[in-house]
Amino acid sequence: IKEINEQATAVRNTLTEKSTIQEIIDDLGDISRICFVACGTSFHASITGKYLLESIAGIPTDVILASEFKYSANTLNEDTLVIFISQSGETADSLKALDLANKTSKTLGIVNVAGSAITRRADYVIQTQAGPEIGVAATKTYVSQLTAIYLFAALIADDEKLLEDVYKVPDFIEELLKEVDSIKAMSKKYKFARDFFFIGRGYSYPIALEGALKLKEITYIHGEGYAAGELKHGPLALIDEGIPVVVILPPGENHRKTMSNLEEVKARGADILAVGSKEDERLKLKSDDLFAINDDVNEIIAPLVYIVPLQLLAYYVAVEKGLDPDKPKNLAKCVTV
Ligand code: F1P
Repeated sequence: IKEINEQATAVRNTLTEKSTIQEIIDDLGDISRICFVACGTSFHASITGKYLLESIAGIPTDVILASEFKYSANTLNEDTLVIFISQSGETADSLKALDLANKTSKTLGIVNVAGSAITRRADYVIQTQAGPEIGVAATKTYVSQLTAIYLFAALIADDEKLLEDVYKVPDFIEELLKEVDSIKAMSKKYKFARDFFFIGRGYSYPIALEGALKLKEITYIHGEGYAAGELKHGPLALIDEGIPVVVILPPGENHRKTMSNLEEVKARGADILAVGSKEDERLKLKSDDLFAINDDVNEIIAPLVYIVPLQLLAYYVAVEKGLDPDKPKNLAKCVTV
């Protein structure tokens, strides 16, 4: 919980890396393709990076799991930038992939632990400034990775408006952290659930994936993150009376469609836990439980803010179940084999 509460500071401190990131961009020159490579939570930060770089900077971007990377290594060349996202900088699969990528391409590590293997082996390094993270499940390092990725994308695309919005993120996080009581109440209600679904579109899709992973990691409840538009391609069959569905609904162009997905699952009897804007009157009526966030958090910067209530939900459900959220079973802080 301490690390969840330190996230505004972690973002603020990582924003100080802006000039280093600008120097890296200037040095890189022309890049025709970007590949993100990562594992776990860092993989979810990478998906957000792909959406940003493709939609804002127009650079074709792939996201590859480090453990599956060898199949893609043949397609890399000297105009590809391969970005390794890792909290520890020591994850074995990421290191293997980095050695392969170094043979053909420029490599950049976005890493929290100074002096770690990725920082020593990559051509360029952005150091996230989350401070030491002891909890096994990544929280403040995740928002810090996202901060570095947003700075990189906004600077490469020269997008002043996005930069301005990202600088407001710490205040938005501080504001929402004052309102955790509603999440504590939700955790009491849902601690006996066996399955959860998390749905979101566009930038909210990786939020759904990461929300589900946090729940799995520390509560051992099965959580499935889905792109809301994929529901009709299968998982709708699993939505039944009383199944909790977390709907991520920030204001923006995807709002209308996600709202109709919400209605679809509600019609099947699902319990709707929504995360949306404080000014979304319709959502207040449609959801069973709502965590409301400042209306100025649009869907593009939502990944940096909307993830926080989902981390808190996982945390409080774990506590309600009598589990230790800092030491989940079968999960190491750093996977070195
Ligand atoms: C990747 C990761 C973490 C997760 C756990 C196991 O680590 O999957 O996201 O929380 O600790 O490893 P890293 O490469 O980001 O250090």
